[in-house]
Amino acid sequence: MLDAIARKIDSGERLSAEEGEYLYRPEVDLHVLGRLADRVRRRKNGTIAWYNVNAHLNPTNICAYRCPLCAYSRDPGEAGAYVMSADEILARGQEADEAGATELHIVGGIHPALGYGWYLEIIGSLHRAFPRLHLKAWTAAEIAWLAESTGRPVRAVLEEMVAAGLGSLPGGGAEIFHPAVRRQIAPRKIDAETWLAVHRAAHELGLRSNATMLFGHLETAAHRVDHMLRLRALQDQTGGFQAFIPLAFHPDGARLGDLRRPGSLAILRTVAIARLLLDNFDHIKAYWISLGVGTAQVALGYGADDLDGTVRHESIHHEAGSQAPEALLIEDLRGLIAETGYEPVERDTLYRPVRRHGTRWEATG
Ligand code: V47
Ligand code: SF4
Repeated sequence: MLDAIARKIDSGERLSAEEGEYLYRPEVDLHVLGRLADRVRRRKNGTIAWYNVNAHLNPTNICAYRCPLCAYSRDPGEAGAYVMSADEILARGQEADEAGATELHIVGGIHPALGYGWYLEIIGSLHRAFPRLHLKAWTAAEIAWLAESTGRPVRAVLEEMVAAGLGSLPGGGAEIFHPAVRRQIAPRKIDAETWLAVHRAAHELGLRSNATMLFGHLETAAHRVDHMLRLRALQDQTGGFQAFIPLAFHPDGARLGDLRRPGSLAILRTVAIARLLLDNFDHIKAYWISLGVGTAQVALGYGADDLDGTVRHESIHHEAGSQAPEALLIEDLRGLIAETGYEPVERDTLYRPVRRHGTRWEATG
């Protein structure tokens, strides 16, 4: 079957769910799979591997959902619960802007009491103060919550956010779409259909977005393939997704039982299969905070073309036991990429190449 799959890949034919599941079988040689994925990766991105200069902002960890997969969230009043003040939020924006970041990635908990105005003002205040920073903000879960709690359509919430300065949507909250898994790892979170509807609405407004998949917990290969194919189907209709981002589950502090985090080989297999199944996605991102720096670097030869960013102030994976450093320097990212033989190219959030002189930058193309 692998030979037939290789022929399909070479002629640009789409793989089926059955073929995707077959590629997860242990007898399929990971490195052969990796070489196939690398061929597709080179077709789409040539010899370039992308990175960006960004920072994270998690304005509150108080969350009404308390998903069993999550080690980051807290109940109101619980030890460690926080809500950032408007000044702290602006200070984070200023720090990112002064460091030459092109993007601020903003996600947090579903706060039961703060309300729509608070979420909208975070975008508005940051955009007014730092208009060059691209605000990649709010997962579909947050957008759907804001729509539901205010009785507004999702589209109206997105339009108001865009008017305030929203630049694109990150890919979080997708987890595993299949309800048999979703009800165990994130029972209160929006279902697959709602997640996809929010991204569809965003794409219809001309916003770009990403898509994640959290793997390495209770799901099977069939669930992963089902997840990717649901994304592929929406991408066929809208073309609005930029990158697919496989996220390796970190069990420390999460309430999902005694699970082990996926090892490097399992991670590389998922990266490669994603590259082969998601023929209509331009980019596969190896998010080093989640995959580990070493595995993310190797993933560039197994189908991934993007390492994500310098990532300052990330909390979600670090709270769940990620041993990855707090941030990487531009030289670290460039060095990691150069060692693989690919050419490091800085991008902005929309994958335009960036010309940089220290902290001054401009997007080209
Ligand atoms: O949706 C939560 C995941 C996601 C854990 O769009 C966990 O460019 C592992 O979506 N172990 C948020 N993962 C992060 C995210 C993201 C990251 C980088 C880039 C982009 C992008 C998006 O983190 C959540 C959830 O799936 N997560 N808890 C955990 N214990
Ligand atoms: Fe809340 Fe997101 Fe954590 Fe779920 S994963 S508890 S929605 S912060």
